[in-house]
This record gives sequence, structure tokens and C-alpha cells, in this order.
Amino acid sequence: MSDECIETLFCIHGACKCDRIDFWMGHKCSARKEAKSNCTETEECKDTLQCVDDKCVCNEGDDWFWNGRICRHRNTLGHFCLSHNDCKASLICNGNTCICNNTELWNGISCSVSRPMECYDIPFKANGVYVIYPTDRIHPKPVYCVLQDGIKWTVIQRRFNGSVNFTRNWTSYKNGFGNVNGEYWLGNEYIHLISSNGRHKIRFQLWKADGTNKYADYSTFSIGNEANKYLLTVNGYSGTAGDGLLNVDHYGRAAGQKFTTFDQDNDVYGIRNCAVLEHGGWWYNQCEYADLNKRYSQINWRYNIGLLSKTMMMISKEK
Ligand SMILES: [Ca+2]
Repeated sequence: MSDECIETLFCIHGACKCDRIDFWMGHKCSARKEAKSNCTETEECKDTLQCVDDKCVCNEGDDWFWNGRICRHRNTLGHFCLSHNDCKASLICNGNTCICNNTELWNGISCSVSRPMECYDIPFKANGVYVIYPTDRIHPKPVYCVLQDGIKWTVIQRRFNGSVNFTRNWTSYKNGFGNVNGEYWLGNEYIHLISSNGRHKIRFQLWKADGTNKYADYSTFSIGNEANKYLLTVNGYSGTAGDGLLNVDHYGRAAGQKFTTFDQDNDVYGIRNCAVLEHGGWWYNQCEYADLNKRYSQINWRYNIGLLSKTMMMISKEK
């Protein structure tokens, strides 16, 4: 019975305890404390608050806030809200939805007035899909971004299971195709716009079916515009895969070549179209030495490496 307990304690299930919303101070019960109050134990703080560095706080990071009763998780773009506090930093609550204010755009992490041209411009920490604005800084383009060796890369090509057909026409290669979460080609127009905006480098990542992983870097990479047929410029090879584009047999040198698709023959092979022969779109010469866009079962970089089962082409700004 409660009268058997000393003052401020209640008899709960046969034991003297403080009321649920109180805590035991050592000599009496006291109300649990609000966010930002001084504390020595988490027990002293209101439900879901924790005592960290002698203060009652929401301890799951900046994405959590105290709403006066409990710690709540801030929502991301497009999710429900009642107030600005319900939304992640830089988002506002409008019509019960977290949005950027109308002069800013969402880059996958925050709203920003400076619209990213490429992954290099985004302060991301984890590989994934982010939004870039390479065309005019207005139209969004989702892209897969990779952080590797401290470098932020924009993935322009990715293949790993053959689920996406790379036998495509000029317009398809120009605008891009596939799935940004899976296999895709970013699009020659985007690759041109990004790679011609300051000096760029490219990394070709190559995996064989047995898991062997090699790479080829070129410290200079750009492609021309559509009028130039997206002509390929690469230079400055380093890596473990060997150079497959520049200092190779003349007939297959992709460096300096225009892009060819089955409906637009810009290759050097006079009587045939290499894109038809190889079932892809590439900077064909007569025809190729390395070709990552051909029929999935035949992707190759150099003959001494063998067939590839997984590829990634990614570009970044070269400082
Ligand atoms: Ca031809």
C-alpha cells in the first residue's frame, strides 16, 4: 500500500516507486526534465531524451528534434510535416509536405541555391542516387554518385547483369537510357556538358566474373558536342588494367574517334557500321580494341584481361 512508502513514492506492483513521469533523486521523486536541462543520468530526462554531456538531449543526431513531448525524426523531401521542425534542415513545411523554398533545389541531401552540375559539387558521404542539373541548372537529372579514394565521381556507365539493352540508337545514347539504380548510360549530351565544364578525368572500373577487379584512369577526359559527334578526348593513362583506348593497335583506337550508333555511322570502317557489328554505341574506329557498351556477353577492355561481367565508367573534376 502506498502509505507504507515514504512521501512522494507510490506502491506499484508491490514495490515503492516514483510515478512514471518522475525519477528518484535519492531522497524524493521529482519530475523528469525537459530537453537541454542539466542532468547526471538519462533516467532524469523525459522519455526518449538522453543525458549526454550533462544535458538532456535527443541523441540520434541532427535529424532528431524535441517537440516538447518526445524526440521526433525529421522528415525528408516530399514527406509529411506539421511544422518546419518536422523537416530536415534546409527544408520547409508547406501544405503538410517538406519542400525546398521556391528559389532552391534538393540535391538528395539538402536544399541549395547552387545547383550541382555533377556529383563533384554535392557534399555526399555515401554512394547512391543524387540529383544533378547539368543542362541548364534547372532541369534535374538523377545520377549515381560514387565516393572512392576521397574523390566524388559521377557514374556515366554501369553494367553488371545484362538487364539493360545497350543496342540503342543515336537519340537514346544522346539522352541516356537504363535505370539510375541499376545499369545505365547517362547520355552523351550530359557527358559532354559535364566533361567540358573544366578539366575532367575518367576512371574505368572493370570486373571479371571471377571477381578480379582492375581499373584504368585517364587524367584528361572530355567528349565534344553533338555537332562534333561527341568526339572522344582521353589522355594520361594510369592504372592496373592497361590502356585500352589510346596507345593501342591503330584499328581499335577510340581516342580521337566520333561516336557511332547503328543509325549513325561515324566510324572509320568504310563499308560496315561497327555499332551494328558490335551491338552497341561507342567511339568506334575500325572497329574497337576496348568496348564496354557492346553485347553484354562480350564486353572487353584488352584481350589480355579477358571478358568482363561488370563495368563502371565514372568522371570527376581534375584539380
Ligand atoms: Ca562505317
